[in-house]
Amino acid sequence: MLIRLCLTLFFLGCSIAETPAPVPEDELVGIVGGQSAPQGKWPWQVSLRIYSYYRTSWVHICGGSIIHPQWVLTAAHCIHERDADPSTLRIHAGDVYLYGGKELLKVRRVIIHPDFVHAGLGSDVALLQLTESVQSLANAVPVKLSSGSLQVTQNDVCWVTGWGTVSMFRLLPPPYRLREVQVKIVDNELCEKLYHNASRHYYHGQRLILSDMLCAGSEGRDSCYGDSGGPLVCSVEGSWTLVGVVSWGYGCALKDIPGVYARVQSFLPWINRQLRRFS
Ligand code: 4AZ
Repeated sequence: MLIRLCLTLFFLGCSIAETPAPVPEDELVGIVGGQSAPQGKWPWQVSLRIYSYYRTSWVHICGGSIIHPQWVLTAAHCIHERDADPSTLRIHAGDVYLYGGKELLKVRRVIIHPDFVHAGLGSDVALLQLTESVQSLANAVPVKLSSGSLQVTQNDVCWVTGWGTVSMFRLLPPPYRLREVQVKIVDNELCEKLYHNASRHYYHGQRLILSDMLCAGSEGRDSCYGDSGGPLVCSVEGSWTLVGVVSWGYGCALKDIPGVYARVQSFLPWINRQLRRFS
């Protein structure tokens, strides 16, 4: 695992060194390449918090999406232990400003996908059950889940949102307002080729982009560190539908290296089972 990480960093270093035209600094204003999100436009977006004794406050570690009044879907890699204590987590919902003083919600239950090992191996989803419903909270509304038969393509209108870094090397500055960027879906086969090229075919014969993953983004438009767990939504018949959970990628917004998402559609049976079991 460590070797794979080192190689990724090495290849990434090469890619950066060889990128002929870096994205201009004034374009790095998003999540990467996006803009500030209007209040209430993405009411399912939440921030997952853990307590920092150093900062004596609950700090943002990842994004997430409200998928039911009492449930949040996030990335499994955002939760550091399989049997994480729910009392060590908080959820911020209903405000585009991260540290605007909004009361944090408590978590009752943490369910990590049983097949999750590492983001690069897929199954990067986790469910958080809240102690209370968000029904009475302003600007906090569940997102529709991708249906079992939905096929998104590069012609769909899709957006990713988050409070993550605005470039590979720059944190989102105060007042920490949610950012949004429109991204194009990249077909899994093409994404597989792009990742093999980006890693100089080191993983020859090994699949990198699994069928439970989905790729999106282009040079200058991508999710980045701290956006993990957050939503990738596409407009389907006039309503926003959750199709991806920010998961991993080689760097952010680089040429021919899309971001990789957990494909929500692949996890619908598991999600529905958990909600039925515990709701
Ligand atoms: C991360 O590590 C991460 N560019 C999130 C998104 C992407 C890469 C890495 C996609 O949180």
